[in-house]
Amino acid sequence: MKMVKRAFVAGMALLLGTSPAMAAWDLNLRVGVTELSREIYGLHMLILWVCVAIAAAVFGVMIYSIATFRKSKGAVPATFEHNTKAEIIWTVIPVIILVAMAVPAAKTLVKIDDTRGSELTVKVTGYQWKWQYEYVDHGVSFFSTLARTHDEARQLDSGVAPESVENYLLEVDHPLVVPQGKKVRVLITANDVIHAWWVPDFGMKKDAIPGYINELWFRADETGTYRGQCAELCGRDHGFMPVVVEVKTQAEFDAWLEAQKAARQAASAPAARAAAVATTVETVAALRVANAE
Ligand SMILES: [Cu+2]
Repeated sequence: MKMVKRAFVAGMALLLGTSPAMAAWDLNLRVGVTELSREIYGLHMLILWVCVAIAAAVFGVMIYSIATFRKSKGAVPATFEHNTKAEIIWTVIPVIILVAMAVPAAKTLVKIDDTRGSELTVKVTGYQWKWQYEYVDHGVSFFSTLARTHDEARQLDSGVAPESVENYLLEVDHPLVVPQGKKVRVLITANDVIHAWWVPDFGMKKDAIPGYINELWFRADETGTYRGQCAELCGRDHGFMPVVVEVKTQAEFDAWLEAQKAARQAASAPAARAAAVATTVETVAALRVANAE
């Protein structure tokens, strides 16, 4: 009996993830750092416990019935074939439970789809095998690819051991940067095949489909680095196009955005000058031709 009790306690600890080892395994859904992710986690736990209660009740009655009314104890089977009262009860109770679960779930779903009042819009485009981020109102865009050391570590005989690389395969060269506490609307599409943009800590995942724009939103409450992955099998290097989002304070974000704009301007200045020179040369040549005629 003692052993059964001990096994039960161990089982419950396992289920609830209370032991440090289990907690480190990150078995449960993450609470995350956004209002939506917390709501989704709350729903997940609520439905889990509803399911646990239903399972306990159903299996309890079943095990009790099997044990108590067994043939060896002299149980005699009932002879009735139909019972309207029982049919009504076992139809109405599940309907009530389903409706009770659907109400909070529908509320959260509506909230997830409500992208109104966003303060920053970022367009995300999936490519085989990288992401492009465009800050549509600021003229800033860049590609985000797997960090070089991680790319080397994944190759055989590269001399870089995967265990030596922190956040293996979850690091990029240019992360998406967003401000803390602001509603960020993300427009998601793809340029070749279907990908999916997923950041567990934001509780958000949406398919990136060529020729189609999906959207999601998040408002990160805490600064930090949040990591995710492409969540749609998209080809050979599907496992090598991580998502990294850096949440900075508004001031840090503004400074970062200004630096990006300045870098873009500096990069495009020689090209713009060259284009202007080319246009002038063409115009002069055209005038010469006209004069000669
Ligand atoms: Cu992908």
